[in-house]
Amino acid sequence: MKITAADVIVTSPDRNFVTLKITTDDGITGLGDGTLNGRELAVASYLADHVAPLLIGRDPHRIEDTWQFLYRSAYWRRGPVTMAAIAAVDVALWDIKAKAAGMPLYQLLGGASRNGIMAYGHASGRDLPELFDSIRLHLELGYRSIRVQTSVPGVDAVYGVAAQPSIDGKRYDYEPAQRTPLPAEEDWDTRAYLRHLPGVFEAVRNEFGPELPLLHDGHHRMTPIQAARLGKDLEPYDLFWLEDCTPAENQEALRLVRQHTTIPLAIGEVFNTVWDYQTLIREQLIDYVRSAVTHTGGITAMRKLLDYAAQYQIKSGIHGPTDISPVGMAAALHLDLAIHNFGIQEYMRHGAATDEVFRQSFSFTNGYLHPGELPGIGVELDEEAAARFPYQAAYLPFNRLKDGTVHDW
Ligand code: GCO
Ligand code: MG
Repeated sequence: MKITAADVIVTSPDRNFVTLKITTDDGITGLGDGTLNGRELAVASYLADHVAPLLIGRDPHRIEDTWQFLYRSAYWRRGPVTMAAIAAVDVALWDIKAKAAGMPLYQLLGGASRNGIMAYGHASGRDLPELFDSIRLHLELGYRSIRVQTSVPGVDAVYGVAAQPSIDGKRYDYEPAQRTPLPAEEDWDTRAYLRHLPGVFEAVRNEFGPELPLLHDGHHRMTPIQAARLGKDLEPYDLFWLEDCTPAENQEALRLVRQHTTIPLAIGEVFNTVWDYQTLIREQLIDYVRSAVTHTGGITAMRKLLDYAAQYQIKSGIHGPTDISPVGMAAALHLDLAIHNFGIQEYMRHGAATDEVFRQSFSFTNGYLHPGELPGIGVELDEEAAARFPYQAAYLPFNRLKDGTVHDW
């Protein structure tokens, strides 16, 4: 078998997505997701201008060889653009291999290790009544684990809180990218946040009881000592995890947090290789690996990363917001089903237009996702529908403190 074409499709049904479609001489095609929120065209160019020409004529079955070739022959290693591009190729090749084998991808990864994949959804509210409504709505939608984000008194706009009713006319989806010519400015006050959040979790526990798994995303905004304090303050409310408590480029920072709190820690949605986790995993400074298949070199690299984590009883918590396309989500689900050290999967539902462009075989029933039984990853791209939604510039917001200093968002 030989690769005859590698086409990059950029489409913006509800938001921008970058998809790679690899075609082979016997007619099998494979899809990979290379979406990098707010920097989509950089990956599209990396793929179309620098990777696609190298793929023509190669044997699509040689996945490990192609991965190593793309990683090493570029000379310039790592980084979100490079690793998203490699991920797109890698997932498309796994899709082709599994279609050629006539099996869903999870079978090639060792078969199912569980019946279904526990997913968590995003509840948010500007105040407690709104937050409680949002949690109830998620429970009605079938979610059995819930991430809780709220506004902070005195802060106008906060990451993770839905600003307006979503596509279904109800308040449950948070979409960070905004179709604006410039990044929107939000504000931040860490002391106000640290004072406010424990009371919110106390109220949620009182209302919904002790069993419901609750998660929270700190979105890189705290210093290590602030994160340590928040972890301690949240311990009575038994969180499933506290995510991205510090900007974890400095892996040693997590040692300090760990010394002060037993709250489970999840990190890594902005990471893109195993090297970003080396200290974190070896010293057992985290409990969950948050990387996306889409941003971390695909199935090949994620499998190695999660197998490494498994040696230390660290589990998966694969990144799955709406800026991971249905292709990237499906790839994650096959991996989730196959690995032993699965923890939880993030799942935000895509909008109707996205579902029209990407036909999916995965299901969400009673809080559990399943990738389905179609050969490959189980997603098909409707290229005519995709063409009806051209790229639209969109940016993530950013934060400033009250005095105007730029802060982590
Ligand atoms: C999450 C993330 C997202 C990111 C988004 C940026 O936990 O799902 O923090 O909400 O902000 O992926 O593009
Ligand atoms: Mg996050």
